[in-house]
Amino acid sequence: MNHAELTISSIRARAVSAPMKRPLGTSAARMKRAPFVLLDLYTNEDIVGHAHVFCYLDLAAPMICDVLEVAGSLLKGASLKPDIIRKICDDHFMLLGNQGVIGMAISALDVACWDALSQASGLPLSQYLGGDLSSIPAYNSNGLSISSAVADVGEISDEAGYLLDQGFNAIKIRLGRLDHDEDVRAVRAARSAISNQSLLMSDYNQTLSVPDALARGADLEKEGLYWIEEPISYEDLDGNSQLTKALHVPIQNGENYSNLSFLAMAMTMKSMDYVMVDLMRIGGVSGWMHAAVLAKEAGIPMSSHLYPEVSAHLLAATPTAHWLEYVDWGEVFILNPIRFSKGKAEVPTEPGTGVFWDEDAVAHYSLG
Ligand code: SMN
Ligand code: MG
Repeated sequence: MNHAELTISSIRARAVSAPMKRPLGTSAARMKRAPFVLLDLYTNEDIVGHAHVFCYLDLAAPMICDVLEVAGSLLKGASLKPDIIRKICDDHFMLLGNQGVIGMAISALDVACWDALSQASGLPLSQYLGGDLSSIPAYNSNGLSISSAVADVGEISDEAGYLLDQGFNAIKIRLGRLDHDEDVRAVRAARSAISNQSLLMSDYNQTLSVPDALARGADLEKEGLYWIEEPISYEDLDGNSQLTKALHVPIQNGENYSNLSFLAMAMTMKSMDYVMVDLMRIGGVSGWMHAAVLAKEAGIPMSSHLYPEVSAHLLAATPTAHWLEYVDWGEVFILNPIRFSKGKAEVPTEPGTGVFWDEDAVAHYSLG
């Protein structure tokens, strides 16, 4: 691909944290705030690339900012090209390793780089990557948390209806209570509140053992779940292969894959029916596009994890594009949040990713 000639002048990384409209309770943790790092990548040509990184814990945000500051000083004066950024960062962080917060920082630089390059070309990122879809099926992932060990059936039904009423035909429920029967009650409550045409995804966040997942998964088969996400540790490829083979309900995995060889291995071992890729774990836009080729070769439908604003562009250029996960956590700081119509995300049409910061909100929610 022939990129515009741009030169990196500096970077700015800021940590913010704002309350979530609906706190997220998973089998692993309950989150009330969404910490993000916001990256600006400046060029001598006055084009500024942007990227936002969801940090899971407040403590990770200053760490990622520190990594970005170091990378920024190394990148000053370098040509703005994804391969060049990757090489400079990989060389510098080689001995420490390039996963975890280091990998998230490198991914953010890659996203900001592609944003700047597509802005310079005058094309939305989706088209710059050769994508031709204008909308992507989306599910509303902003709720149906685990809020207590006992499922509150009324609350779950109301919430399921509310989430669909925001303009969606699909929603996701978090599972993994100690008592499986409480999970079943929760699933039935959600299912009963939505039409037969609506889809209900589910997510265990890796909490089960293989035998437990086999038993719970088999029991849930009659409850009309569209997929079961991360039932067991994502690292247990053997276990995930067993589950994928044994259960009729599709297994969704991938949000924790942070390198392409692991993703390729998981696909070779048939450790999932569906794959979902996290932009900031898989290596930014560059990593995503490699993952999309692997998914195409394996014939596996590929969905996104978080970052709907950027992922919509990438799914538009993904041959086996499946579902976009919609979370609203970044909208506090993003000027033009992504729009939805009839259950689909509209792929933004302005040049680049279309992600720009609301500076008043950034100042207000600064993590200091
Ligand atoms: C999730 C996302 C972000 C934080 C915690 C849990 C979840 C998902 O696994 O897929 O939405
Ligand atoms: Mg998940």
